[in-house]
Amino acid sequence: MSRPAVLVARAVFPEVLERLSTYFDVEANPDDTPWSREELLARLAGKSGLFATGSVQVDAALLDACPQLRVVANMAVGYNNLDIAAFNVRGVLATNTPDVLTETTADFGFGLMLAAARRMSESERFLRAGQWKRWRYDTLTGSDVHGATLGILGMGRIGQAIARRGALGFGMKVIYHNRSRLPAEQEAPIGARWVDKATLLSEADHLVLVLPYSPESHHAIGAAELAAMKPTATLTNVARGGIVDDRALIEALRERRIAAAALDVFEGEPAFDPGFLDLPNVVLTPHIASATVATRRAMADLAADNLIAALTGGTPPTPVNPQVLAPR
Ligand code: 8YV
Repeated sequence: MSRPAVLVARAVFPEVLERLSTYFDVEANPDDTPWSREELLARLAGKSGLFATGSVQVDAALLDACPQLRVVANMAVGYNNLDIAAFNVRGVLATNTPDVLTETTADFGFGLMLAAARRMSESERFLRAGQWKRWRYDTLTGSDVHGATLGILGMGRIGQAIARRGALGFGMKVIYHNRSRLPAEQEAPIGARWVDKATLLSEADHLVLVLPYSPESHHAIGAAELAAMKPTATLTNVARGGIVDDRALIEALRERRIAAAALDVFEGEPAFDPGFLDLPNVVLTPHIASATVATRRAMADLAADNLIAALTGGTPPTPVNPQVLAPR
């Protein structure tokens, strides 16, 4: 019996490729230059599975052009790159990599928030530029994180992990806004309080965005929302770029309508608005919140587990749309 063919769209750990090769005929992106859509389409011909990352777009037209495709395993917890409605209609399985990156991403999100509040990147640039000549009472003074109010927009797994760090490690008061409230037994240990979005914006000293990207969350933070925040507040985004209106944020940072921001994600990344580069009060990182060796390996292993299970009659551990598995 011939083995299923799978396409691995971006570079991945050699050990993971080897493991996939024991089950499948694997075609892997040899040099990790992202494939154009045309090239991706051409290479997907005859493939039953696709190992993707968050930067590989799979929409209805692509699924129609590749009718033999049965599963797309996303090496990411977010799956806004996959048109899940189109997957459902065509009975194609999508999988993601939740849980394994939660704590690592929360570490980084919390660290970014600290970096913005305490002006860490700005301080290092100051020192490297030879500007440190003397002590002054107000040199690079930031705002406290301990004891401050932490606002979380999107209280899923990563949001809760950041809230735990704030409440239990830094004595922060936690408020959050989410479509649904957490059960009381999850709110209680961290003293988290659900509030409406307006209250979240006006009360948070440090606002962290951890919600999935969707048409509903597009530009959830724009000029009006930034205007509703405290002028001393910081904004941290470890979710997706499109959630923030970058132009509006640049204006707000320039005019000091909020104190600082920390961004790991950008609309249109890896491109980003060069206006950020002129601002001292923004910390910028290249979408690395999940980037520890152990976590990236766990993500790759989980994506491989999903692909293998889906194409060998097993039960994929983390399906996004398990309903398509039922009739098979
Ligand atoms: C990934 C992420 O590094 O998991 C996610 O949703 O944003 C990151 O952990 C990125 O999406 C590449 O797949």
